[in-house]
Amino acid sequence: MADFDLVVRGGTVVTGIDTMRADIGIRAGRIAAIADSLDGPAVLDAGGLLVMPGGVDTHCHIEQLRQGGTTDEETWESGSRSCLAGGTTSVVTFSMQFKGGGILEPLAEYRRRAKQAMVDYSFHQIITDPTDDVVWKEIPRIVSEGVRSLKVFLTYDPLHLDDRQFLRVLAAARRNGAFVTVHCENYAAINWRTEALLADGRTAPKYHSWARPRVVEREATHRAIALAELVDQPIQVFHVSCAEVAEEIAAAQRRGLKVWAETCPQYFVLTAADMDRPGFEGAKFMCSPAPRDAADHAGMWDMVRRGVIDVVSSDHSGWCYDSPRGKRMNGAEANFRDIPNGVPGLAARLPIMFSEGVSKGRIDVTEFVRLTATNPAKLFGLYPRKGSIAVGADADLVLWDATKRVTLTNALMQQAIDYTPFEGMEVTGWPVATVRRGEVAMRDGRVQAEPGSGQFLPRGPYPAAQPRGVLADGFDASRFA
Ligand code: DUC
Ligand code: ZN
Ligand code: ZN
Repeated sequence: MADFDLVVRGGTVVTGIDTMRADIGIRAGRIAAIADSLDGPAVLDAGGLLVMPGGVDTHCHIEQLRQGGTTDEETWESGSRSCLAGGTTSVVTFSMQFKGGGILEPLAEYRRRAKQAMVDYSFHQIITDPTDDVVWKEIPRIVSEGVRSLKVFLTYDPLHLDDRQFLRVLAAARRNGAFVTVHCENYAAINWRTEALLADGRTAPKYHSWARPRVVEREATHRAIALAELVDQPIQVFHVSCAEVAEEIAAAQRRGLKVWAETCPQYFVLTAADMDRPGFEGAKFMCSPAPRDAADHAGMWDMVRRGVIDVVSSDHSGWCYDSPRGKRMNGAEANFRDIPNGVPGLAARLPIMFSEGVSKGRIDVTEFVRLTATNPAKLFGLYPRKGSIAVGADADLVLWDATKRVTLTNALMQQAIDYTPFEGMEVTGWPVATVRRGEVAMRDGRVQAEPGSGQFLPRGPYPAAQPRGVLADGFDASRFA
């Protein structure tokens, strides 16, 4: 009986909680049945494979607008291809506010560009200039349109906010039921050390990490948590790089605060020594916070196992190595301050986390699903439509060969960025097919989705974004300022 448009048959289904042998029946892009045996006119054979929720990458920079009218080199088309190649079916990317301007115009332009997507998508709105208009008029408007998370930077020129501005954004988020994500590093401390390093002639890429040691991340994380507690606003600390920073978050969580931690594959496999490769090569590994060292990798796994860190996204922020728009935008002799930060990772995220986590016995496969799909979907209001395998959910799946050994190359990443910092890394576990809303969008590495087939994911109110209702003296300052 042609009850289903597609049956995924014979696999081991993995959710964030359970592992079971089951077939999945898909109708009209959604999961219609999960049972021990299903039939249909079209069958995708998952024999010997894991069937997991499609990856949800809630921190990646794709075709982001830059000051001056240019954009990231990773386009919606190339970025979606890379996502699907790596088993990711939904992303949350960033709409940028340029100082002196509002947020409505860049968001409209960004939404126009995203119409080329082949994965489903939503946006975080970056706030760099929290004017009265932005916090009282424009943020309510974008939240009502389903853009329900804000991003702030506590460092980077010209993006960073001071504490007073950060409080304004936290307050606006609280008033509107929006979530806040934070890049935590101390702006003044980094600038002070950078100037000293450059004055001492230490200009090579490796000094990027000397300019921003762990303590600058720890201090800003502590401060961000304290200010969020004052406003009673839930936050996620982005890209935590080491256990000493995660301990700040663990302490907040023990006190019951709604503070979550995200990290990225680079903080489990790259080190500061990678930035010390010959010539300009170290620029390939420059991201912020900076990669730490091997002992930190072990500390990060402890934080994952303790549940302190519960989301792994890519922070894909690709800058081509050999392009005047990329890492060399200020020349091949540029000092570390003038080399753009960020590493690509859309397609590498799931294979690295599966291999380092599940294949090496550090976490079980349900934990892998929680870290890469279920928890990000819950934290950003996409659950239960995304991030799970359940009747009624979107049929976003990745069919996974847990035993396949692959050497990572940039060609396998299928991205516009011309290098991967993970080149040559051996992984065990690989995506063999990606299903996006019931459509087989990638099979054996061949992406077969159409540009424009991705859908915008509007996000309504959801539990993680709700304040706790705990305010100093019971006074809600966010109603007034
Ligand atoms: N750090 C960020 O905060 N964003 C993009 C890239 C990076 O390294
Ligand atoms: Zn950041
Ligand atoms: Zn980022």
